[in-house]
Amino acid sequence: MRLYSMPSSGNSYKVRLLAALTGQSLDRVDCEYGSAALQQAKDQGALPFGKLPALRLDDGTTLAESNAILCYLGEGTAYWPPSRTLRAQMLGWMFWEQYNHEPVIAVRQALVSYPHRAADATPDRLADLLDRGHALLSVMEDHLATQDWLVGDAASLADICLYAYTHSAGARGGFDMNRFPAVRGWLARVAALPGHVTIDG
Ligand SMILES: N[C@@H](CCC(=O)N[C@@H](CS)C(=O)NCC(=O)O)C(=O)O
Repeated sequence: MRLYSMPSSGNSYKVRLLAALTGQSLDRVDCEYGSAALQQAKDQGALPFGKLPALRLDDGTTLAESNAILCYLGEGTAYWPPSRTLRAQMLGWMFWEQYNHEPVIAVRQALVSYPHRAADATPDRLADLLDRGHALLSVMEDHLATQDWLVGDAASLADICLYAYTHSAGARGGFDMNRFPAVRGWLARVAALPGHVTIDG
């Protein structure tokens, strides 16, 4: 399988992380923002929605959307919950990540760390994203105060998915992680999973 991946992006990192945790090897094509490789991948039609990550399967099918790719790679592994109810809860967190968490937590990180986004990083926007991000992290904090993992009693795709942008929310996004001890404990548990790799790994 060939993964078209943006090295600095959490959406691509979550796929690389799951592949590492589950021992699945991927032929990786790195397409950083603004690179010739990204333009080439777009020109070749390798990215179904024009975005990264995309996973090309051995039969030529290409999958788009990070969380859909997680489901493809994760089904049948230890990260795929054993019951229908747990799987629905896992998907609930993964939809929440894309609709609520990523547009705030990831966007603030992008605004403060990518030079090409600097013009959009106005003080008002950064302040608004900070407040909204802290509210979203509080949702995770309340949930993780009573359980080790987002769903059931084991790590699932939901944890891999939400780890991707939460682990860098403090250092890269400027969110105050001291306010979220249960989230920090959960981040440490994900980082301790056998086979874990960092975003640079
Ligand atoms: N919802 C999509 C988001 C994909 C996305 O926005 N990818 C960005 C990087 S995080 C990208 O491809 N940017 C390059 C571009 O737009 O040219 C997913 O989860 O896969």
